[in-house]
Amino acid sequence: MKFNTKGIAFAKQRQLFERMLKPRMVEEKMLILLRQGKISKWFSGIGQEAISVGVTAALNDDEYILPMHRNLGVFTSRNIPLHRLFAQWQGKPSGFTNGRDRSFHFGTQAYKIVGMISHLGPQLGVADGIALGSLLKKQKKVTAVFTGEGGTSEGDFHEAMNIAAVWNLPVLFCIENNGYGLSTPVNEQYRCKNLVDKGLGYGIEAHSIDGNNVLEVYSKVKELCEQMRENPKPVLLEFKTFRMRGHEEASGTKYVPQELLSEWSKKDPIENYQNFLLASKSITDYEIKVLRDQIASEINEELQIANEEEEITLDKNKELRDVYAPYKYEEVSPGATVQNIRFVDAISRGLKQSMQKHDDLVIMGQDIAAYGGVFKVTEGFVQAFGKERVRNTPICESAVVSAAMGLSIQGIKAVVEMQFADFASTGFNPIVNYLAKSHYRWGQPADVVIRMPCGAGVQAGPFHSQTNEAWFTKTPGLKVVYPAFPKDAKGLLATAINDPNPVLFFEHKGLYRSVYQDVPADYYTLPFGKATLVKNGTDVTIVSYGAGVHWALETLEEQLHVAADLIDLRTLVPLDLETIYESVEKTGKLIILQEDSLFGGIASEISAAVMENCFKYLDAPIRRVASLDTPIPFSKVLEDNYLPRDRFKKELLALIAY
Ligand SMILES: Cc1ncc(C[n+]2csc(CCOP(=O)(O)OP(=O)(O)O)c2C)c(N)n1
Repeated sequence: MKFNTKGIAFAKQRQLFERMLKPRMVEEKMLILLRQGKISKWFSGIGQEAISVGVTAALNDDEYILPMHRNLGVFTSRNIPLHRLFAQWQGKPSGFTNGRDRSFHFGTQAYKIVGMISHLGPQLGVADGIALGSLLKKQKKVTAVFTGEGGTSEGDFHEAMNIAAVWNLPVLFCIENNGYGLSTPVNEQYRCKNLVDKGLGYGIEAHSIDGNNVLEVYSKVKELCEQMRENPKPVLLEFKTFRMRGHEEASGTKYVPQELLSEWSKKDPIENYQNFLLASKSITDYEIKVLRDQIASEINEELQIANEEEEITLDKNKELRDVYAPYKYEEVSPGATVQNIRFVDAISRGLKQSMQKHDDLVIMGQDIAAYGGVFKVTEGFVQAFGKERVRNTPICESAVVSAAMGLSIQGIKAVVEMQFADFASTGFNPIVNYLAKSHYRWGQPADVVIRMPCGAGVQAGPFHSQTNEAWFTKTPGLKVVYPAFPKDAKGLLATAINDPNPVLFFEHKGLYRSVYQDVPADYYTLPFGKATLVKNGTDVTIVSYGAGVHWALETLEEQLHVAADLIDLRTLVPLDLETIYESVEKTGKLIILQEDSLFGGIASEISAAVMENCFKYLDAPIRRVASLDTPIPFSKVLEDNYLPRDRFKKELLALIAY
């Protein structure tokens, strides 16, 4: 191994050695604790320290790094006190997640580190968002993100690289190619010769680096970062290295040929560098011994602090409270001037006013810029707010949602338009795993609104008609809004954008151009978790939302002589159960109308809650009316049969007659 010290000060050469030694010694200690049964799981980065340490040293301390499970050297190089890392691994209070997540699954704004979630991939798109945030704030900063070579097979890798390329984002994509992804060798993971070759396909500058040579890592990354800060661009780096231990300690290395282990053990990044420093008289044996003793005592002392720390005490209220970032709703009352406009106009005007109110709010989506979006909600926005804030994205939902998370980490609000709510399926992972769990895990709000044009009745078939709110209502950490009227849509969208939590905002396409209402012209907000009583009656309670509210209204207009309380939920999470309970107490009968297929929908949830809490007031079994449990068919006759629109009247009359 050749070490080239050109341009690297003597002190830096020494520091890089110290910085590699520390994570190595921490790991050696962890392996002992693991054998003693004192920690549960360990992913070893032994043999890969030069990458974490070299990259971190090349970045400035105020630049974000998104490390993975073998990057202890990133955490130690940023000088996180060891006792806090130990506490994190033991699930103790002075860790970073209040005992809610384990190992390296945490972020810390104080150290500008955004740790992984278990799912491989989304961190790459998050890095895009962070880098975009830096650009928008006119900061000359690089963002570095890590992945293993196995993780490069995830779609997120390709999406994130592509976005970074198209948007010229200063992201350093660091692939640690350590030969194996769990037990899978590289020849079963990808077919190209070197992963660095993939850069070409995305139009990204790419370099292969000896990942066991800390000087090479440091000097190359430093040089690149200097260029990237001045001239923003993504760079792909493939660090060649090897995983010297099992995927995690319990899984062993039986499947790794012994020759490979022997070959790579000769390339140990610390031993070789130490020999070089000794040979070049940059360090002495005695100094190494002193250094080792210092680190060993630091580890022992810090471990003692963590060991002595009390366990987490359970605070049941806090557990529930911390799922969401605190938000105090601010009421902005509607002014007197109204305009009779369509549902789609209300959304568009509401979004525009929020863009004016929050001057850093960014909106992203496919074809939303000059084209104005497929439903024309953002028509004219580019002229008003510019391309920086109204961003056409490549066709990649996952990395765009992740990028919105990255903007949030930078304190920037984002609205993502799904072209159709159905396509949220390809952005599902970051929504339910990253955005939804971020605040609970490490206190980082995901200040993102995802607009979801949804719904059937327009003969759009199985993939352009779904109303998929139930995919999200069951995931703690998300809020779900589903207005039925233009006035509500506008006010609730304003609140969704003000609220720092992730909000899925459903907009029924069938209502876009068919429903008109007098809507206040100026900016105003409406509260979440407050249903409205659209009609007042004593015979029965009808609960619905979205298009269902209109179907119920049409049914009631048919001179059925039914006096119903018609409740429009407006938001599904939070859900206003109180209004439903009050009404059921009055009417004694409840029917819930939901456009989505019946099984596992919000109607079932409401039905169960009313049974549990209002049983004594019920004079009849609760009825749920919903679409069939089939995909949504295309032809009119089939779609009409699928939807609950016609069945609703029959069920309502049966309930009244009960
Ligand atoms: C989306 C997803 N699929 C599967 C896994 C399970 N898993 C965790 S680590 C891992 C191997 C990762 O290999 P690589 O990216 O090369 O990183 P390395 O562990 O070698 O550092 C797998 C399959 C996961 N965490 N996330």
